[in-house]
Amino acid sequence: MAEYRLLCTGVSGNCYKAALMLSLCGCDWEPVIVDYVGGATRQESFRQEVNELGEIPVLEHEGRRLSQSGVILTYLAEKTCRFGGHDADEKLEILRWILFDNHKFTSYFATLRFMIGIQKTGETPVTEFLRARAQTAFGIVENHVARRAFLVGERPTIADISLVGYLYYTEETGLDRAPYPNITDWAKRLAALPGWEPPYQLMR
Ligand SMILES: N[C@@H](CCC(=O)N[C@@H](CS)C(=O)NCC(=O)O)C(=O)O
Repeated sequence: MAEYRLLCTGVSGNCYKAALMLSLCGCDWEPVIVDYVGGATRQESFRQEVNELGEIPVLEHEGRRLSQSGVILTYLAEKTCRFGGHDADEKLEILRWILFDNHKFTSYFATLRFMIGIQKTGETPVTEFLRARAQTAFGIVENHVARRAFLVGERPTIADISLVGYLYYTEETGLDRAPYPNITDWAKRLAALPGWEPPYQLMR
């Protein structure tokens, strides 16, 4: 059995954040695919036995079971001494971006993409609301990476790995990315790192 087991699904960028980190760090890990689209995370048994939050990713390591991609990324950065903050200020700055990601960058964009690209709902007032919120968050990141190669400091960190989680999917997302060329260039810089692989390659 691999050292790290990641309960995940290929379609989830939140899971991809953890999978990408494991791959970039060269960890001994294996994906354990959960039927998220089929409703496995909503089963009472999943909540009781795996994660009371009813979510993946879940990382199993040395008897621990961790959820929330930000927690998993922080844990892996500490375990591997890779992609973490070098001092207290950097660690806080990384945490700031991960919280922003979970609240505003990933959340609206991922939900929009889920409705448009996976559920195929078509346009609704909800998708319009989500798109407007996603555009605001993308605009903030676009400005930030116009001035620097990575989100925090001069090197890639788990902040980048968190925010980039949904940007390599090729299905329809409902958001025109053309107005965000700096985000595209930043995502390419991360994709050039040794160990980078696209989501469905890492989680299958
Ligand atoms: N903030 C969480 C979000 C996790 C999350 O939303 N996971 C989705 C898959 S992308 C999930 O498992 N949803 C379960 C459900 O809606 O039933 C993280 O970053 O890990």
